[in-house]
Parts: sequence; structure tokens; C-alpha cells
Amino acid sequence: MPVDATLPYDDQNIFAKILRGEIPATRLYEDDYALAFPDINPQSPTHILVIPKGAYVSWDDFSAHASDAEITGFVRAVGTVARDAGLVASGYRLLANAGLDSHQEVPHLHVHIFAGRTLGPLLA
Ligand code: IU
Repeated sequence: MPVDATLPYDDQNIFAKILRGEIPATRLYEDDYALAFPDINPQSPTHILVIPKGAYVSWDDFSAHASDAEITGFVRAVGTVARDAGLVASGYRLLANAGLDSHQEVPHLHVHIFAGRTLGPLLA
């Protein structure tokens, strides 16, 4: 079910539980601002999710309310995860769904990193 990204943050969402260690995930990368783990239902050979540690529903919430340190830390973390996964030479796609029309399913901001095959045109 797509989520309404204008709703308040729900700390019972699945990614909040992963952040708190209540649900296991393979922690590919973690620092003060971000956590990365493999998507449970990969859409490409490499499909990683990167989430901020703060409680933000969507890109809109994050960009409006996160501190400069959180934003810088998160953006750097996404780049580090892609680099550490060896994706720079072949390339990769970043995607962040936000709200109903995008079909965002988990109400905690996440950036998808897709790689490992030719991805084709966006929205194909
Ligand atoms: P979306 O951008 O909100 O539509 O993407 C949610 C993603 O979270 C989707 O690709 C799921 O496969 C993924 N996911 C996950 O990795 N682990 C989970 O426990 C659940 C969803 I629920």
C-alpha cells in the first residue's frame, strides 16, 4: 500500500525497527547519519537501500526539517555506499519515492541504489 508522506512519522515502521535492531538486516554500511542494507526484494543484481538515522517520512520531510549535518551526512553516505560497492565504473541509479503517486511503501525516507545490469530509460 502506498503511504501518504504528509502523515506524521510512525516509529513502528519497518525501517525504524531495523534501525533500532528489532528486526535483523545485513548492515552494509553505518555511520552517525545513515544505515545501508540490501533490499529484501531486489529489482537489480545490486539493490541497496540507504536510510537516514533520523525520523523522516520522505525526501520532503527530510529536506525541510533535517539539520545541515544530517543532510550532508546522508548524502555523503549514499555516495560512500555506492563507491564501496564498486558501482562507480559501471554506473548506478538512485531513486527515492515520496508519497502516494510514487508508490512509496515504507514511511521512512530511503534511497534505492540500483546497479549490476543495464537499467534502461527511467520509468521504462
Ligand atoms: P518504496 O520506495 O517505499 O516503494 O520501497 C520500499 C522497498 O523496501 C521495497 O523495494 C521493498 O522490497 C523494501 N523492503 C525491504 O527491503 N525490507 C522490508 O522488510 C520491507 C520492504 I516491508
